[in-house]
Amino acid sequence: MSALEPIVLRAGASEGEAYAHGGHVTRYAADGPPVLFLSSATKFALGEPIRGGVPVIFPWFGDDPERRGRPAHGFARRRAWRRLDGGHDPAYVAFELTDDLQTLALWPHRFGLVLAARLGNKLEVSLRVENRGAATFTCETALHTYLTVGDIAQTAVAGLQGAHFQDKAFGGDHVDHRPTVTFTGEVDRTYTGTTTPCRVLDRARGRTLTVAKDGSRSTVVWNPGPAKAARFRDLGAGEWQRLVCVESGNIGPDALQLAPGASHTMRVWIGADG
Ligand code: TA6
Repeated sequence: MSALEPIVLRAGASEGEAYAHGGHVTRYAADGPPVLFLSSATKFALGEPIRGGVPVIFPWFGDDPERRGRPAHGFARRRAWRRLDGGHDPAYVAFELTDDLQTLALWPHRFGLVLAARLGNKLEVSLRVENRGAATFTCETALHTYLTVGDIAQTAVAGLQGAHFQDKAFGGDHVDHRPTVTFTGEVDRTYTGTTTPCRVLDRARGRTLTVAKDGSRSTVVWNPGPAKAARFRDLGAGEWQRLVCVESGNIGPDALQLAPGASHTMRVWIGADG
């Protein structure tokens, strides 16, 4: 089976889709409009990330920390993963990625990743990272979840009040004193030291999306706004107005440090209420 062949998931009225490419869950709907956003212009090509769904970010978040020209957000989302489950459960899929000569050239550590997704009344996605080498390593991980909203201008994200964040759009480190994050242009905030669930208030559609998590101390809230969106060739025209990313990870001061043989699992539960 090609890594670029879709794997359909079903559980009652819920539907989903995933690809071995990137270990990537691309679609999820729970008896209503899609919960996950997927760009109409996304690439589906080995070596290229899929724009939307739940990209797997590993072993670094954002630009190459060593500025060596390595891919932004690491290499995991660009590689073909191996399907682990036997396809016997229509509600469940699991993929594995392990080190090889290409990854070792980019990042000199032996590792094992397992991405698992289970459909139910919510979408559960887990990411397990294992250190398979002989030395301790530090890595950043994230499930870069893209959510669909009716209109970003009528959307607010709740759950981060009082948390510290680094503002990548406008600079500086801040404490968020507001009850919600709202969007009047580009928003790119990395919150750290936070384990709380987030609620996305989609007022245009009259529904609330939820992102709960375990094993994650960082949350990123992102919408590119019109100017930055225009630079993304794999994002359909105007689609920036119908997406918000609420990403769960372990970034910066929350990065994972794993001794040889140690592993860490992060889980997120994504759902729609109403
Ligand atoms: O999660 C926010 C972010 O780091 C933004 O700064 C923006 O770069 C976004 O991810 C998308 O990154 P990508 O590499 O998928 O285009």
